[in-house]
Amino acid sequence: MPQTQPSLASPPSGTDAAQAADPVQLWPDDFAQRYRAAGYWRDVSFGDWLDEIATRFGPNTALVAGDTRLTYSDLRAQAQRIAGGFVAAGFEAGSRVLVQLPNSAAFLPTVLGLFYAGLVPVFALPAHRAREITHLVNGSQACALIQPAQFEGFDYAPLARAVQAACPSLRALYLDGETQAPDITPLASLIAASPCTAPRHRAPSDVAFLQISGGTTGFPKLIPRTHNDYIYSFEASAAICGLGADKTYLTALPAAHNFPMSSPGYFGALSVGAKVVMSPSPAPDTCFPLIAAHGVTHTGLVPPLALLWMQAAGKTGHDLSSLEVLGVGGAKFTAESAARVKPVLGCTLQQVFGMAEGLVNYTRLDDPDAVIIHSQGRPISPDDDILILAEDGTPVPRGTAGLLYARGPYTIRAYHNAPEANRRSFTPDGFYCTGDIVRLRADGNLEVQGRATDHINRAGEKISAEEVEDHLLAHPAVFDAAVVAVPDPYLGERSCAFVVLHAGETVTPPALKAFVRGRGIAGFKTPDQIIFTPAFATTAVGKLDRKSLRAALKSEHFSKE
Ligand code: OOB
Repeated sequence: MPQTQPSLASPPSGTDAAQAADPVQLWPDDFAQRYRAAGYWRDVSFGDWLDEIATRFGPNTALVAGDTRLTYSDLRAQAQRIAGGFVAAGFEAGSRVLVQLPNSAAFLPTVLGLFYAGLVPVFALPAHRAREITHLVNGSQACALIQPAQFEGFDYAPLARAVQAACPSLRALYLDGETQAPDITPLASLIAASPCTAPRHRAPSDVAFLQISGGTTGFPKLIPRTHNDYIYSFEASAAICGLGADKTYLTALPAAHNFPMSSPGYFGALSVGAKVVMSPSPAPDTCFPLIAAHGVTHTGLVPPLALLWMQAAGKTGHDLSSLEVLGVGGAKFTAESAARVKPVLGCTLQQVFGMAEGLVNYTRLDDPDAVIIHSQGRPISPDDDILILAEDGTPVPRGTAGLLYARGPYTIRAYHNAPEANRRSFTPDGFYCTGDIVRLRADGNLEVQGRATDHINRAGEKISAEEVEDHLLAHPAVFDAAVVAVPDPYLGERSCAFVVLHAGETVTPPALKAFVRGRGIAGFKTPDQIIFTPAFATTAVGKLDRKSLRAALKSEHFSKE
């Protein structure tokens, strides 16, 4: 049997790992053979990869985070000790472990330790709360939860306990940092007396980790990424982004997100022997001193942060002259803003149009300014298949906008355990329907024009309208709700909830926002604005067509914005 069957198809035996998921085959054999023959898939697992980089770059600095500074050899040694701790704790290879760590000194050694122990991280953002974490743990059947003791004023111990009570698969909780929670194991206790000295075997075609999708319907879906496909995506990205052993990458965005992870991200940086600096916050007053102190050459930001950095750059006393490449992506960067990057920050802008499901497009560093400013670039791989289709499913003429479909050596062909979403999001011949409306320019670069699906892209954070509507509907005074994206000069988009109350009921917008926040969801999902309205128009058959309702509400209220 060729190694094209990921572990989801055949979960390893053992109590934790044997939680069967949908049998899916990520890549058919003929594609897998092609990707190997082309050299994209090197048949190396993350554990092997850690051995490779530690051997090649041993004494170089790999990681700077606060007071912590680790060489490549140190990083592997730490990961091996943590892996030894996981093995000693009895976790079987293939078991899922939810990681909700911020950009701390613990993040990389822990994640690499999990890989080394043959475990499968499930990545959550620090902003996620009980509902999202419960959903992710249950969806992945994770057996352990790793969180910070505190981050940004939030105490994670009560969250950990609430999740454990709702998730039968969870059998261990770990907190990183000082805690008054005697019932929860300190992450540091995993530093085992006997480290793993060789990676616990995982096939390179197995699922390496699960990441969350932006999601347009209800809760986020889990994205299975294999060792082969992911390592290819960040190694190829490192070359496209001009990384090398003499460069320094700043992780400014949350490390669990695909963009700072692999586009080119800290993994891309480590793959070529560069130095990775972790910033606990993307704010200029945290990042600028780090850029000056460590000679940062590369980083990645979402558009609102790029704007903030440009605003702050004029007033800073910190030397930013080491910056060579600023990647901007996650949401549309306007041409006006893009044109200011080089004059204001003195570095090359690289537009990045990517998705956690796979496909990533970059403008190239030597592209003419007109391409860098006005387009979102072209795919990483010569074998990225791109289709741009009209609503009727036929290809649009070149240069015309249409819906983008993608297939290739690092684009998934199915979500984890989500047959219905898979039917909606993937074609029978393996294309992922991105939901993005794009145009292919004559020069081969893509321009993102908008999107066909209902989510709010708030500063790069994707919010499902449906998910927020469900939380609003849980309030006893609310009869109906529709959430729409509204253009915002700073965030790109903000969320606005139109709410119909039950007859005779009253509730104020702040009280309704507090109610939604109190439902245990990430703060960025709370509607930015709430507008009460007497009723929603229904369609001819008397049914509420949410999609057209959202469009109508939006054009009625915000057409001039
Ligand atoms: C990145 O990943 P996700 O999974 O959070 O979001 C993907 C979606 C895309 O489908 C598109 O709607 C939007 O985010 N997007 C952009 C964009 N980059 C992403 N829309 C317009 N212009 C861009 N440059 O956001 C992500 C993953 C890897 C690298 C960069 C971003």
